[in-house]
Amino acid sequence: MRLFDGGRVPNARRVRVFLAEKGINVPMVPTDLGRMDHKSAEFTARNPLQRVPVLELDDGVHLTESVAICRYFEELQPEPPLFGTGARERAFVEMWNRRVELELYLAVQAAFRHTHPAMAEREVPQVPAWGEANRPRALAMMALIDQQLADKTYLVGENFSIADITLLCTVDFLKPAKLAMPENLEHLRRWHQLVSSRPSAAA
Ligand SMILES: N[C@@H](CCC(=O)N[C@@H](CS)C(=O)NCC(=O)O)C(=O)O
Repeated sequence: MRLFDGGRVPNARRVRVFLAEKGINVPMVPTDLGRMDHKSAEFTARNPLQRVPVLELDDGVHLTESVAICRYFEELQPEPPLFGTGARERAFVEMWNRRVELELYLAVQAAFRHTHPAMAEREVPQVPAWGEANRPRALAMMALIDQQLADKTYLVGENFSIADITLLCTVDFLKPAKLAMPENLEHLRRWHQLVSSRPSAAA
């Protein structure tokens, strides 16, 4: 098994943080997106969408989508549980992971990909107005998440989960997207300090 990793990009980091939380070591194959490694014919055969991360299984089959990769490792090694425990908690982890991904991460990603000059070659067509339109959406979603965190340690209560990993990787992606966490979001700020202090955050 080996993982085609993309360095600092959020989805590759999501899987690395998840593996670090589980204490699982997987051989990594660095994929340099700046050098367009993911556009090569060899890489495209692994993932026609030309995206990282990609997990190559021992039989040579390729699994893509960061959450699918994380779920695979959750099944292989259930402890510590990162997709929740029991019907109720699992459902809320799924809900918040999807909310963060669909309502916040994608807005931040659009702001980055559609306005950053370095992305002009990779995001075709680059539509700066779409990037700008997503900035207020990202800010509104951060405010909603701040409220969710008002009486909770983590997004779904007292247990750290993949939803927190998705949020951590998204919040750390604000800077390259030229967005910032508003000063008044005290619960989100407290949460960010807490999860950033976990050893896995360095992954
Ligand atoms: N839904 C996919 C998204 C994967 C994705 O968008 N990966 C980005 C890096 S975060 C990528 O490979 N981008 C290639 C490019 O920008 O050309 C997942 O969760 O794995």
